[in-house]
Amino acid sequence: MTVLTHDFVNARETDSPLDIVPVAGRIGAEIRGIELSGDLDDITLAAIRAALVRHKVIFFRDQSRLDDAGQEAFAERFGKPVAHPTVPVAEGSRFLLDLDSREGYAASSWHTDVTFVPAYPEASILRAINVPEAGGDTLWANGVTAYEELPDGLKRLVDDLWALHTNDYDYAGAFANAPADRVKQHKAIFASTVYETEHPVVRVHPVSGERALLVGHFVKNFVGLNAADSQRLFGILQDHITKPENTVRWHWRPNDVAIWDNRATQHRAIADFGLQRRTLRRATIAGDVPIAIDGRRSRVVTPKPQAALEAAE
Ligand SMILES: O=C(O)CCC(=O)C(=O)O
Ligand SMILES: [Fe+2]
Repeated sequence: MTVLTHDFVNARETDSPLDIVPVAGRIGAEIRGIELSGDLDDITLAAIRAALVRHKVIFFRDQSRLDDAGQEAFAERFGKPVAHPTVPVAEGSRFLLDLDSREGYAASSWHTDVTFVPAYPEASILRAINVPEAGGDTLWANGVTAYEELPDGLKRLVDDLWALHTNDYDYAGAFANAPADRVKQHKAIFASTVYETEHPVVRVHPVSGERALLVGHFVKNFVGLNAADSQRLFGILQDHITKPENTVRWHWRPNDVAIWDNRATQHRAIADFGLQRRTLRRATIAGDVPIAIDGRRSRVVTPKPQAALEAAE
């Protein structure tokens, strides 16, 4: 049996200046007593960043003073915000992504944000505006504990494995609660430019050095495996990553903010809220190109890099 290397993966910290309360056993912590709309000093910001790397997703309740502009200002303080590569920004905002159930859907399959590009985001900052009284929770899974817990044979298999990620994937599977025409419209926008990128299945975290499984619904196939084998292996890995022990579930209240380390986690919405309104807005923070255990870096496949086009001329 493989044993987790941390005794208490998600234990309460004694060395942080913040009031941090773990939520689930292996991932997720609530940080209390912080106003993200206020002027955060450098020490507090560094402590928030450290808590994020450690707990993988952090939650802040009651951020009622944080409007769109405030969320954008916090994102700029936190890192380098980026707009989504294909989806237009939310009305009235500079780089926020609107997630509104009036559009008829929520992202209800497991994914890591924007992994179809090489330098995909390091973090996402999600703010709840309208949420159903019951339902509409979000789940996150810890890709580090998932890797640590893999049996040795599977670890050896994934240590050297790469996957092709694309935004041209199964949208019907990803938006379980959406009417077919909405899914089609969404795909037309989301995949208006098709991207394909090869990432290592095991990413070495640039801050913690931890190894994290990098899979999720943008994976089309594993490099060197055919579609049938890829699909089965995808299922095996996703089952390990998303088993309940590796996850945390958050029940939103309006004005909650969740920030996740997009280099070490997957997430999904739970589409159980029928026709109730659910509105969230996301700021996304730029990340760097993943590095595999052997030091190789993720590479773009589509659109073809300029150098490859010139060489082919
Ligand atoms: O709606 C949710 O709970 C999750 C949305 C999502 O996938 C995202 O904000 O990246
Ligand atoms: Fe997402």
